[in-house]
Amino acid sequence: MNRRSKVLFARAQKLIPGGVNSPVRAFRSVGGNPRFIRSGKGSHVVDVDGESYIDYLGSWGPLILGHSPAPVQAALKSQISLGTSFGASTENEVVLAEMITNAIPSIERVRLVNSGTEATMSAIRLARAFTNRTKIIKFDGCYHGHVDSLLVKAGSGVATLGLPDSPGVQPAECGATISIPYNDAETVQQVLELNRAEIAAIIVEPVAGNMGTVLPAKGFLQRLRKLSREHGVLLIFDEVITGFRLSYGGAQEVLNVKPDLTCLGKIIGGGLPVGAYGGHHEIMKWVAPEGPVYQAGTLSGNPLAVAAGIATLKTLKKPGTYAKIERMAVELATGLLIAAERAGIPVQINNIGSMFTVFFASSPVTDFQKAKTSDTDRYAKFFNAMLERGVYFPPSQFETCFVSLAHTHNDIKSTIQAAREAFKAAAS
Ligand code: HOZ
Repeated sequence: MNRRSKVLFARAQKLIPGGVNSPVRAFRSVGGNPRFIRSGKGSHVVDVDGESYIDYLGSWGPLILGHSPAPVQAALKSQISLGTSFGASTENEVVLAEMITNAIPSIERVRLVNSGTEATMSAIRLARAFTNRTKIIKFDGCYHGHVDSLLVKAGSGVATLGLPDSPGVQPAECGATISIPYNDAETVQQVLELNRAEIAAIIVEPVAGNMGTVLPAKGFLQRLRKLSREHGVLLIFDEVITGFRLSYGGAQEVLNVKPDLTCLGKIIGGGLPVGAYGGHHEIMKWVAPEGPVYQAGTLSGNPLAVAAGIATLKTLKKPGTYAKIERMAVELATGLLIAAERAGIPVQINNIGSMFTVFFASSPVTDFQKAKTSDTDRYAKFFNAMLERGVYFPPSQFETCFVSLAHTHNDIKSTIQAAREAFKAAAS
């Protein structure tokens, strides 16, 4: 089993740190050999050994239309015939900027970059320049890419590997970052009062996706909005995962809170490397060349990524798209909950829109501390039992499952059937 994946992983480990180009891919917390993927179509991926899986990883979020959707394929083919990079402006960059600013009214101006990490890094730099302050507030278990100043109590791979804050980050960088429990607005208020006129920005995932899916408590984001205004602090929403995922206008539309700056990525590149940050014109005009805050990129606004992004957003804008994906996600989350109950396994399923996480925990998961009470050994057993049955969940308890437009009722039924057996396997 997995013969070719095993051979490739052994080769990769001799050449690439840990055998992977991003730590979360290494299956470190679930054990076993990572599958090397050859292809993806619709809701399925196929590995190099020919095994097919119903995929809920969705490339960690971008593939809301599923794998290799026809409109994206067509857009890419047509762009490839025209050229892949010019290092100069293109018409499609303007089109994508128009689509983003029309979809998300808090973004009046937007700058395209190459990844979510670049987006958050640039937004922090901009916030510091704009406010002439240094300190940043973030939240435990939120992950904003591998930006030095944000690698403090971070989620995603950092949580999965149980790493302390990363060596190599200057103490001055993380010393300027204050991390607070998610959903704890009281502490935010105290920290703002103790650090008057020193905090440049509060950065938050409006729905956390990198400690598993964790929803904002009622009023939490509204309090952040109010407090940040009162203290002259910029509120940054990291919508790299939730942007165009929870609705066409992102989490900020669903939850009705407008940040000063928004970071995007994943979906707006339709599966190609992309990121973006944007916000109010008065802030964005500080970005070079209009203003003094320098930020640049040879491949920024890359024609292929932009073409894939436009094709993805056009498809998402069609009526009924989000309702359809959400119905599937609810059906799946409900089926999984019943299956776990029948197997006698305590789980908490956090679900919003097409995002969900099955936490192997016995009380509601509302922050990173609670997420960490999950039985990660049990998650590992469940994950591997699902994989053996042809279902690909994220290889970590502290990540989010994504339902796509390509998932069918049959996929959902098969997933629930696999989960019935996998929960039993995890119970032993
Ligand atoms: N935000 C993604 C995980 N939650 C990033 C994937 C990666 O680190 O490779």
